[in-house]
Amino acid sequence: MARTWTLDTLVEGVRKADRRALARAITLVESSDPLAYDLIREVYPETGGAYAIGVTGPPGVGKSSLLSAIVRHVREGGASVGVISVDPSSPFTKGALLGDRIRLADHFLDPEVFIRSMGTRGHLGGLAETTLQAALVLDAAGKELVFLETVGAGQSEVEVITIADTVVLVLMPGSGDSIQALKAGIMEIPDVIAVNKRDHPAAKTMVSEVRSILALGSERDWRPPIVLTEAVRGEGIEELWAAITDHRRHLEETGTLEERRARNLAGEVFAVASARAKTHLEEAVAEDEELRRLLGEVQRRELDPLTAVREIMEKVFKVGQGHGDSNGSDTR
Ligand SMILES: Nc1nc2c(ncn2[C@@H]2O[C@H](COP(=O)(O)OP(=O)(O)OP(=O)(O)O)[C@@H](O)[C@H]2O)c(=O)[nH]1
Ligand SMILES: [Mg+2]
Repeated sequence: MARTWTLDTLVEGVRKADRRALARAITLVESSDPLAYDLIREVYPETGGAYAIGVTGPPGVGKSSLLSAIVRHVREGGASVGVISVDPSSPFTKGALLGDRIRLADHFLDPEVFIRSMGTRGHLGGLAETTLQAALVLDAAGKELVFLETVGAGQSEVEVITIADTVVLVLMPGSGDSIQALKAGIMEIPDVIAVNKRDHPAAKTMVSEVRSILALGSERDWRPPIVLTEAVRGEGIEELWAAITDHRRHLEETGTLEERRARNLAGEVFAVASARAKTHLEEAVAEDEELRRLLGEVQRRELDPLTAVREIMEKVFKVGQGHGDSNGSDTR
């Protein structure tokens, strides 16, 4: 039977980690429903108790399989768990999406594990915003561990993963792309590296390649450990979990956990505000004939770009005269 949620019943349900309330709350978050906004505002002061672990990496390396094995492992220790799996909703990965569900399905009957898949498209406020809000819902529900799975491909996935306290990069042998991505700077992101599919003959080579790239990296107080795993058989999971726990302890002992969270939250606020500003700008220009005319003038080289920017900023955001007022008045 369909149930109508009010703010009160939703807040109460989320606090009790009621599955239907959690499912509803995340659906509301995904559709940018005002009720979701009220819910988060209400429960936000209670959040911060969950430890967030991001699992990222190229498609098909075994992120979901690893996650499933990790969840099994931490459940033995009794921790309550939330999982948000961000699936690319491209038609090419329909199989993977289904695969995720199956791989994580082992845990569907466990009341202490809440798993939710989200598509990457159709989030009004952007993927990073939706994921952050969904993670906050699970945090408010008292989940001790919140896992986020994303395919480490584009900028938006990188934004998603930056809300995690510990980021695990999953790679597999024989994938040159991953090595390129590592070199290209995604390197700054991982705290722990799992080389999965260690049953593959090239696994050892992959580890030494990764190690040599890490050696090039800047001197940091935490060097990402590299763990060999075989997710489907549960091999190396204890070691992987130990590496994640070590990183957590490192953050806590050096006081950098609070620092990292503060930085992440500030970054998140900026990212969301920028995304909104961009949407607002695009809408304003689309709806305003005069603003569209300015763009036309720039395209015909009748008006220079920065003058157009200035007029747009003044009209859309009521800001101007700031950085751009040096024209002519600078007499030096
Ligand atoms: N041989 C071998 N296969 C594995 C291992 N781990 C995962 N696989 C297989 O690799 C395929 C992809 O696994 P997933 O866990 O769905 O990978 P994923 O990274 O979550 O994939 P996407 O979410 O689609 O990016 C599946 O067929 C798994 O059975 C492993 O350790 N060894
Ligand atoms: Mg997956």
